[in-house]
Amino acid sequence: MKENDITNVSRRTFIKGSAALTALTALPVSRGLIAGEVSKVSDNHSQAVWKPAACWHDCGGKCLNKALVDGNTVIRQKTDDLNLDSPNTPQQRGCLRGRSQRHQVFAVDRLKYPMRRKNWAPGGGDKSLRGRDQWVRISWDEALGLIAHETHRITTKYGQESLWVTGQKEFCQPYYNMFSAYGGYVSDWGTRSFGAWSETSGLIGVPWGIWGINDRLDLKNSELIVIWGANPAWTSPGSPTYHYIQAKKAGAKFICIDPSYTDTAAILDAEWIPINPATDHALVLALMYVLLQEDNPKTNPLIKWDFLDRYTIGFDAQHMPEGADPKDNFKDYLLGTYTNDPKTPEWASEITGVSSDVIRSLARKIGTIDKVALLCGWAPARVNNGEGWVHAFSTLGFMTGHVGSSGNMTGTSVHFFAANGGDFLVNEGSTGLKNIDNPITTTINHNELTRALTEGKCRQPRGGDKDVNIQMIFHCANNTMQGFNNVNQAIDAYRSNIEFVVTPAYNFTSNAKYSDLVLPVTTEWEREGIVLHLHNREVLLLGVNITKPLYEAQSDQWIAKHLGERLGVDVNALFPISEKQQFFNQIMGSTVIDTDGKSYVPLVTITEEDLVKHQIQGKTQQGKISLEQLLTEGKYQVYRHDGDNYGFIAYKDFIGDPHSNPLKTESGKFEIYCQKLNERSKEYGWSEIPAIPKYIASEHGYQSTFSDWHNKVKGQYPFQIYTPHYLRSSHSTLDNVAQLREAWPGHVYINASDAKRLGLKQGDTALIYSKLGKVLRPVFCTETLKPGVIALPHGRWSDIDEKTGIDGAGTENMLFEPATTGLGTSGWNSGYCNIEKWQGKQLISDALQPPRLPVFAKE
Ligand SMILES: Nc1nc2c(c(=O)[nH]1)N[C@H]1C(S)=C(S)[C@@H](COP(=O)(O)OP(=O)(O)OC[C@H]3O[C@@H](n4cnc5c(=O)[nH]c(N)nc54)[C@H](O)[C@@H]3O)O[C@H]1N2
Ligand SMILES: Nc1nc2c(c(=O)[nH]1)N[C@H]1C(S)=C(S)[C@@H](COP(=O)(O)OP(=O)(O)OC[C@H]3O[C@@H](n4cnc5c(=O)[nH]c(N)nc54)[C@H](O)[C@@H]3O)O[C@H]1N2
Ligand code: SF4
Ligand SMILES: [Mo]
Repeated sequence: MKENDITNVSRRTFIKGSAALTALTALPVSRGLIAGEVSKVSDNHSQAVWKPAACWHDCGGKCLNKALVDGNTVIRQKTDDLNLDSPNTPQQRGCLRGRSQRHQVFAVDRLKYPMRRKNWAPGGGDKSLRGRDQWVRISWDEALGLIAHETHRITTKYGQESLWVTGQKEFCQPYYNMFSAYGGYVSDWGTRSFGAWSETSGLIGVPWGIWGINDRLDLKNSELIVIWGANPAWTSPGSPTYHYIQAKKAGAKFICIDPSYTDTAAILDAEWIPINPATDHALVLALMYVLLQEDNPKTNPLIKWDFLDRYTIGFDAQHMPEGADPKDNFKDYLLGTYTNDPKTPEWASEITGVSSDVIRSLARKIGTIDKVALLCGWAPARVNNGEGWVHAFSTLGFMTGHVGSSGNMTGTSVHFFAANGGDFLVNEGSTGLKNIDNPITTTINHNELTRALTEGKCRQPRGGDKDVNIQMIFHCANNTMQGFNNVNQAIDAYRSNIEFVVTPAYNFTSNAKYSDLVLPVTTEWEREGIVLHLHNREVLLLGVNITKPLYEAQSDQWIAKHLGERLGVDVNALFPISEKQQFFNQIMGSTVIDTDGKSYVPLVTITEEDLVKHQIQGKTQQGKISLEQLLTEGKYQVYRHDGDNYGFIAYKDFIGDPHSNPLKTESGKFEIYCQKLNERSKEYGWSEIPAIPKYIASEHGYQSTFSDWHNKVKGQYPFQIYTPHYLRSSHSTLDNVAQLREAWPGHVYINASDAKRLGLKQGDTALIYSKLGKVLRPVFCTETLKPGVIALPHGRWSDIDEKTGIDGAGTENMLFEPATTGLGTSGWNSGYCNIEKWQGKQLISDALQPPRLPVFAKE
């Protein structure tokens, strides 16, 4: 789109034409494109050039995006066609969201200039109008002056701990550094992505970040691949599903354990084991019970006793750590030796909804097949009381020895490293900026955000409850107002308690909407360039500047610097080099694995001419690729083939010699009995986690849908609800893009039998409600979701009717009741609700909704 057209386009014209294409390209695994094909398409823009254009979201993948740029106009986009597509060197294909990126950058709803809420005044003004007030355009000078003044006034009056800077992203770093230098800020923390894997894993011996899986070429050696609560076809676009297809071609069989029959299961022709959300812990305990029951080392060896003996502690009474009661061992817990409560398939069947026959058959397959990959997503661990699941799932791997050898692996396979574990073969360099430590350690757990604002209390890691008095919130690159909180509770808190809320944003996100002062920021396309973080291990990607900043938008670093200046911070010490130099520092410092598979060498060749041409500081160096090539192509990819030096087998050194290469646990081994896990939970003080993975029903989970569990009488909220990540958005990012809305209408998924019983037909508007909120969504009736379960995808922009309190956008966090259990785990997939046909006005398609724009007060 031409810059000047930006404000003159109606929503309808905006989406016309590209929607059909988007729908067709929704599935990420069609691999028909050959190298160079897209570049050959002729066009009228003879001056136009293809440039690598960042796709920088926390979206589950990292792909090469290109924009055809003529001046400041982007004519179209394409994805990776640099090399021929092959399993050894797959193209880094973008998904529909990446290819719609230009509709976010050049959107009608881009924020154009700084603005202040009309009825805000120092102290908060009329706080009750947050989220429904009008706006007043102000200058950058006024905006920065106001923020500096209020930061100073509020922190002087209430103390430095009255400032909360939200978010955990690298995009927030400039603000973190600036506010740290100013005296610090209260931060927040949580387990938003990994759920209970966040902390449980390290304590039991599964290293954070690799989580136990081998590299993609080794997957072809697995005979059975169990994908447990993961759907890479939706959540890890790019190549992971393609890697699984290679394993399938090599002969692997697939099983998917999931409340829904996913696109991943369909593509891989997997056996589907439908399960109630947040009950996986029970299933895995029963699998291990069957293995114990049926194992006979001579005639039917199902358990790898030698593995347990050599590499683990706590499995049986003979392998307990010193000081622990031998009766507390895991084997006797499973068998119910001292409790008379064995974890039988029949016991698990009642909880999980998986029949005992299926449980037995699955256990036998996992126990008898030689090479098995047990791969899970994070979703089954993003549940209240999820720690036991992580511990038990890992124990299944230890017990069957599917760990640490070719074709055998047990761990998480999700996000950018799905289906491809191992150290990075290519790494970006540092920007050259130093990070400043935050002098304030007070931090709010995500489950306690609204508690902190309303009760003024939040529990500190290992420190008990602490009083806090938050009076100023500075939102960074996140959408806390709908992504972390229960939305209604958060709005109530914002409308009663806080003096000043600031958000830098591209568009009028929920964080911006409920703020007092909003600053327009540039997208990555308007900045100097970015070397992309969180790419897959074989690929380095970058994006260059695509257009000059739109309207009055400024970068986060510019904002932090100019705000810092007004706060008296030494900003030249914080940001001593330009953003351009930072980008080139990242490139010049990038390294790639050498052919020996051990050492790293510079990636990019830098010549004197390069330094002069780009007017940057640096040293000349010899690398694998020229600077110009990387800047124009945007990608460096390591060529892989079977038997190369870049393979990865998780825990190889430990398995080879556990004494010389102990794990980082108390015992140096995998801990099936983990004293530290128990101690850590007591330090947090939310709920106690046993040292062995004993079953604890998930709070707000399946059992909560019954008013009388024993007689199986359903309660007021009879459905379980969980929140899959889907292809319309990356969390709430890109959810405003009409093309994506048209391709993915934003349904709530319900089983066809439940829908029929409730009189709901395909596309009907349904009311979904819990104790805490109500939302509307069009229904999608399907046989591919377990009865009794509702799947409400994560990330739509909340749109609450001020009169009824109902959210027509169907934001999932309207419904979730924060519960803090164990190690502060986020319970996004343990929820319960009800659903019924909506008798009011039917929803119109999200794609036809007008864009959300701030309403300006008349002069
Ligand atoms: N398209 C898209 N992709 C994304 C993201 C996005 O917003 N959109 N976000 C990215 C980020 S930051 C993250 S953290 C990852 C999250 O990645 P995941 O945690 O893997 O993603 P989910 O979609 O929540 O869940 C994956 C699968 O688990 C199933 N599931 C849900 N609850 C349970 C359960 O209790 N038990 C079992 N067995 N299965 C369950 C769901 O049906 C779904 O098929 O996704 C990344 N990828
Ligand atoms: N119920 C439920 N809740 C969930 C989940 C779930 O599965 N269910 N998933 C959880 C997970 S896994 C995650 S990771 C979180 C994600 O939650 P968030 O981190 O809040 O993710 P987004 O909603 O994408 O919000 C990112 C915001 O940052 C903005 N942004 C992006 N880049 C920049 C930048 O450079 N500068 C500035 N200033 N802004 C920028 C985007 O426009 C967007 O508004 O949500 C969690 N919440
Ligand atoms: S997976 Fe992520 S990086 Fe890749 S195109 Fe989609 S949104 Fe962009
Ligand atoms: Mo995440």
